[in-house]
Formats: sequence, structure tokens, C-alpha cells
Amino acid sequence: NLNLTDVQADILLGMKKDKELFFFFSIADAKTFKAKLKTVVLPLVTSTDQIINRTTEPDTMLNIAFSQTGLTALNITDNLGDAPFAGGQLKDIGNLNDPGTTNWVPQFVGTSIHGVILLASSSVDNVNTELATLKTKLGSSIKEVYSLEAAARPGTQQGHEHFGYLDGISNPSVEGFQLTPFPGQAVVPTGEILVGESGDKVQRPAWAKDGSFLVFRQLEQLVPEFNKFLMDNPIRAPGLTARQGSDLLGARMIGRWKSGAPVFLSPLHDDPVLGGDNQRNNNFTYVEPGQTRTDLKDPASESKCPFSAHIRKTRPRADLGLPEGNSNDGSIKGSSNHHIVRGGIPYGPEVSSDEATSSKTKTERGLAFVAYQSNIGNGFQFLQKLWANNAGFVTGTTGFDPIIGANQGSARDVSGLDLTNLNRTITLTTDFVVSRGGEYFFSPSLSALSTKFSA
Ligand code: N7H
Repeated sequence: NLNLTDVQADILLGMKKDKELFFFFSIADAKTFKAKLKTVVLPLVTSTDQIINRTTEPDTMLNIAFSQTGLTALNITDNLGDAPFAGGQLKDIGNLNDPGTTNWVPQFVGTSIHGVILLASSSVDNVNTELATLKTKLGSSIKEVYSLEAAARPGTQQGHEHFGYLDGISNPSVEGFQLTPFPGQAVVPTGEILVGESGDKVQRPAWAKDGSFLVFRQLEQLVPEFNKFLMDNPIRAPGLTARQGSDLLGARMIGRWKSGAPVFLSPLHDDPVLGGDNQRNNNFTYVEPGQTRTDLKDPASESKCPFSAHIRKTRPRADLGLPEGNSNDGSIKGSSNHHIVRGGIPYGPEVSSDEATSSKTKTERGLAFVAYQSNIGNGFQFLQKLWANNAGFVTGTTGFDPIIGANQGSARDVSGLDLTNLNRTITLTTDFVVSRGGEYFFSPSLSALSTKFSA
């Protein structure tokens, strides 16, 4: 059975806290760092076991992960068996369709980031205190390269990302995990998320077991520009005001309303009760009653939710022809091996009144995107490259994912958004999500940290 004391906390459940700091560092003195990793860092690393019971979880939590150049700096030469990880995110830019590195944070351009420390807590003070202690104790064995401060949005927007939509609803659960899955939650083989577990078909060094690859991306969101686009292009469905038509367009781009209610279950209006009900808000497959799989040729298949909608592009459910039936507990056995566990958190300030009136972003905000998987090529990279960026997925005319689909900065065609004319193509000339770059990391088990990484 899964040893939850050995798996870092952020991987399966997420260190869900109001404040999170991503501290990117390079290793200056490997020998000293290894010694301190064991004596200073390891005692602070939070395990999954520690947060299963949210009422007793520590108030300040820490996780740590290393890039390929970090492993090399530590003289860990075993091949982890993941090509995107080995090459680093910068080399993967062509697969991701970022428009070059012009928008990248300069520190992500290059290979000098050896690792990342994730610090999560209820207050910025706690985060800063723990960071200060760590920095003092690690001394000159590391150098700070870059850090990103992230925070849950205030008040009623807590849990919502900057466009305003509730996030963190649908993440896969792994087999054998004791928590009961929510209806509609994908249940995937443990090895799809954790390296070396059943379902991970790649040859790995023994010490890599129960680690996971962490994809980090700093994704800027142009919120005033996104809102202007919705206001300028309301869907003119009968009975809807212009405002409601704009909200409908946004909801169809995501596949959910701002409350989290899926458009497939509530096609014309938001339904906050549904959005907040975790027994119902993920319980759908895109299949109509009486059907066993989505009929991709029937235009009506996207009347409730466009094929291009962000959540449908990134988890097509029964569109892949494998609904596999609801299991007894209502969860759905994963119908592909392309699942990620997302653990992102917003960064940057709320939209100012000046930005709102000018419809122009003046201060950067976005999503500190975090995704875990045992195989980046099957996980994040697959979702981004072969689904979101692929205009021919899931049908020849679907177009791009309007939220994250990337076309190297060029315009993106999206179809299915206008429910009064599902064949209509809308051309997006702005990327509402702009990649500022990132890195690929490996988040080792606690036992690997105490042996391989500190030896
Ligand atoms: Fe997405 N958004 O607000 O628009 N995402 N995402 N994502 N995303 C989801 O269901 C968003 C990004 C996935 O199981 C929701 O939990 C934004 C990347 C997957 O049905 C919302 C950004 C990738 C799912 C957003 C962003 C994904 C998902 C609904 C960037 C992978 C679950 C909440 C700034 C390459 C699908 C929920 C499922 C859900 C948004 C990035 C993937 C609201 C703003 C880069 C797999």
C-alpha cells in the first residue's frame, strides 16, 4: 500500500494555503548543501500523511524539488527516464508553442535554476520567517535565483483564479488512496502520478519511487483584456441580456461558470448551488442519457459545452470514446493516461479601477501553475501540445483551447463557443494567458531526500 509518510504533501492533495512562495535557487556548494538538506531542510518537509487530516496539518508547510541541472549539480547521474525533464523547460518551448522567450522571466531562460522550495502558510509573515531561517542555515551553499509570491484572492474570490472562475475542483485521485473519490472525479493508476508505482511503465532508478515530476509555469493572465473581449462579444441567445451573453461566452470558454458549475449541467445560467456542491459539480462525462459515448459528429454534442472549452480540451472524458461507466462510488476510471494533479495558486494584485476602465493590464497577475505527473510527455506536455494547442482535437474543426491554447503568439481560431451557431469560428487575436516561462522539476520522496540527495 501507498506509504503516505514518504510522499511530499503537495503532490496528491496540494498544500492548500492562502500564501505560497516559490523560491528558486541554484546550488553553489553541493557538499554543504547535501549535509544541510538532511539536517535542516528534511525535518521541515511536509508529507502527505501530515495533511490528510486538514485540521491537524502544520500551519507552515514546505516541499522541495530539483531540476535536471540540479541533479547534475548534486552529482546524481541516474537517468530518471523523462526526456522533457532531462532537457528542461526552455528546450521544450517549441512543443509548448510559446512565442519564443521574449515574454519569459529572464531567470527561467537558462539552466541555472537547480531547485525550487515551495513554502505555504496562512500568513506571509510565517512564510518569510521560515524562509529567513532556511536562508541563514543554508548559508552560501545555495544562491537565490528568483522567487514568486503567490496568494489566494481575497474575500469571496478565495479559491477563484484571476479571471474569476472557481479553481481546484477537478483533480484525479490515485488508486489505493484511502479518501473516497467525489462523483465524477477521475481515478487513475497510482503510477500515473507517482513514479515507480503500478501503472508507471518507464524504467526508473529505485530511489525515484514515490516521487513525481513537478511542472512549474508562471502564466500571466490579461484579466481586463479578457473581460473586454467578453463584453464586446456577447452570445446573442434568445432571452439573454448582453451581460448574460458575455457571461455565457466566458463560461463556454472555460466549461464552467464562475461559481464552478459546469456548463454541461447548467448550459445557460450560472448555478452557484451546483457550483459549490462537490457531490454534483464534477459529475458529468459529456455523454447524453442513453448514449454510451459522445457522438463527435453530432453538432448537438457541443450545444451544452463546446469541444474547445478549457476543461473539455484538457480532460475530454467520454469524448475519447471510453466513458468506462461510472463505478459504484460514482467516480470514473480514467479514460486515458493523460492526467495531471494541479496545485496552482494566483499571484499578483487584484485588478485596479484604472486597469478596469482602460481594459489594459498595468501590473502583472496570473497563475503560478503547478502540475504533478509521473511522465511529463504523457501529462502536462501532452495536454498543452496535443490537446490545447491542437486545433484538430477533438474534431477537425474544434480549434484551440481559448484559455491556454498557444499558437506562438499568432491568432487562434476557436469554434463551438457561439451556441446560436456552433459552426461559427471566433478568431482570438489576444492571448489572454501569456507564458512567462518556468522549469521542470522532480519532487523526490522523503526517503530519497534523506539518502540519495543527501549522500
Ligand atoms: Fe486549467 N481558468 O480559470 O481558466 N482550469 N487553467 N490548466 N485545467 C481549470 O475543474 C485555468 C492550465 C487543466 O478535470 C478550471 O478544477 C487558467 C494549464 C485541467 O475537468 C479553471 C490557467 C493546463 C483541468 C481553469 C490554466 C490546465 C483544468 C476549472 C492559466 C494544462 C481540469 C476548475 C492561467 C496544460 C479538467 C477545475 C477536468 C481546470 C483555468 C492553466 C489543465 C477555472 C486561468 C496550463 C486538466
